[in-house]
Amino acid sequence: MTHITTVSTAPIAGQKPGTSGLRKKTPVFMGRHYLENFVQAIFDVVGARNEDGGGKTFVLGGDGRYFNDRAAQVILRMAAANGAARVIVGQGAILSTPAASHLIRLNQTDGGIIMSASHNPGGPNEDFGVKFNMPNGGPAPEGVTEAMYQRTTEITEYKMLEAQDVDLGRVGRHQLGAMSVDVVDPVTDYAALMESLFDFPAIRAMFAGGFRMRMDSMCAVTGPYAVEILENRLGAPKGTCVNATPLPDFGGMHPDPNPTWAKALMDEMFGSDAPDFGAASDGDGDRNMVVGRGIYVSPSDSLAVLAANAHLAPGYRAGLKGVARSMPTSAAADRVADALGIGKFETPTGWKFFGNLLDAGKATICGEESFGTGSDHVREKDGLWAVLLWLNILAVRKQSVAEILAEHWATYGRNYYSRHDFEAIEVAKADAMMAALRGSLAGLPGRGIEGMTISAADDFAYTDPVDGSVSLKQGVRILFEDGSRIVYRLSGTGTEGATLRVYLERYAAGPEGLELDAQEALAPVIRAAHALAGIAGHTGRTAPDVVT
Ligand code: VG1
Ligand code: CO
Repeated sequence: MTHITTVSTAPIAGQKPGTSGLRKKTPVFMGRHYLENFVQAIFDVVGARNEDGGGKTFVLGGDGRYFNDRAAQVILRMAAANGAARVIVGQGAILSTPAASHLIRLNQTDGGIIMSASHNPGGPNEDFGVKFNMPNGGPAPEGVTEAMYQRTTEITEYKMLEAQDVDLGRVGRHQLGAMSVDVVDPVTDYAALMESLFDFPAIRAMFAGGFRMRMDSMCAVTGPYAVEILENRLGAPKGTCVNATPLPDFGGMHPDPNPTWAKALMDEMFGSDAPDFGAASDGDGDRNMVVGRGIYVSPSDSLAVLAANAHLAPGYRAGLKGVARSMPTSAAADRVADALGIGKFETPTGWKFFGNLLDAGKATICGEESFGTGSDHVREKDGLWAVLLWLNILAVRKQSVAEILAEHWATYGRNYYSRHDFEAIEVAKADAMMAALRGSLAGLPGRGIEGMTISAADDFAYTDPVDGSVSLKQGVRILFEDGSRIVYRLSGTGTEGATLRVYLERYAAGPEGLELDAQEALAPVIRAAHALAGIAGHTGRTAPDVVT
């Protein structure tokens, strides 16, 4: 007989999910009642049983970071104690975020719990995270995460099944009390989905013809997916995938696929004997960075190129319904949407805002400046999906990445773009800066700075076109008459102090001036950004920590 224990607990303050779930330092998550408190709040809000009393089915997996395996056992025992009927778990408690989203949808489950702090480093003293995804496979919307947060502040007990660990290394059905635990291979269903969307024979022929690629999984979760899809199914030479074994501390790497943290890949792509194509993905596999030989593709440009060329892949042959981008993402994708005569949408930062647009069939492709792109095949951004769509486009167009970008800019003009991050600022100072900036907005329109004139300034608010829900204070925008733009917002995913993100954009119509260095092209916008917000005065910082 198994026994369910009800453990008394005081509510734990500060369990407020951010841009994508609850993220804290690992020791905090491992602290007494901490994980349990949040997981019970999840089950209290979404329910582990149906209205008829039957148990629900959930998906569970994570990016393999430190504590992933033990947290999975706790979550399973709590799911059983709360009355769930079945949990589908990736073998070894591993699932990339997009693969988890797919399994939730494929099996028509009631949602899933993903253990990840995404691109944040992992390890005993680094970061851990937990997020809940809805039955549509997408991150819980604000109303749901807010209810979970409320619940964490009032909880007095949680339920736990007294049982030993489930052997998550063995694929097949296991029993945990009255609940079934189905351990599945984490890659198989996802790889089949990719094969249904892309022209695998064309990509295989490209590799067979000598096309060379480097895929850097940064010792995080995409390693096994990349090896199976790129090397085993598409015939890329062995060794195409590097850092392909997920490690609990990501090998000490910071699994954030950008030019700063994926420096080894950048060096290779800009070196002599560079491969044709390079890509990297993040901790949980939902982000991607794409690099051509000697040319970096900014995520905003990547979204625009993918939107303009998606019809070259079998899964998108019928065309796109619309393109959605987060507000800080450049307007490059809008130009493609206009040219295609399809809908375009501008949402707050975070993938959860795309879900309704995808579900309602208003958008097919979505993207964020933070190295996230995806489509309606799942309800998360999907790193390998973006890599495969690029490969499909390269295989069909038979051009280099540089040629494709040059043609794209010649057609649409170029939105020079960069994001500057100022990390680990004292929270009070960052808040004071944002408050002062917000207070100054009304007086800005008409003001000239750095040879540009401000045309509008506001704090982005979003009304969901599907359910009418409103999200306020999503970032300060300053727009200039020449089409340039500055956006300021504070990160919702950090775990140490505040991170200020400054997003910079300037449009060049061409045909001249399309091949400048982005930082050079943006220099006046960068100076204006510092001056208008008083970044140095408020924070003491004169230069960013990370530039993407
Ligand atoms: C960051 C990015 C945002 C992204 C979020 C989750 O949020 O800016 O675009 O959706 O991370 O990405 P913030 O609040 O720190 O700016 V990750 O790969 O969870 O998956
Ligand atoms: Co991620």
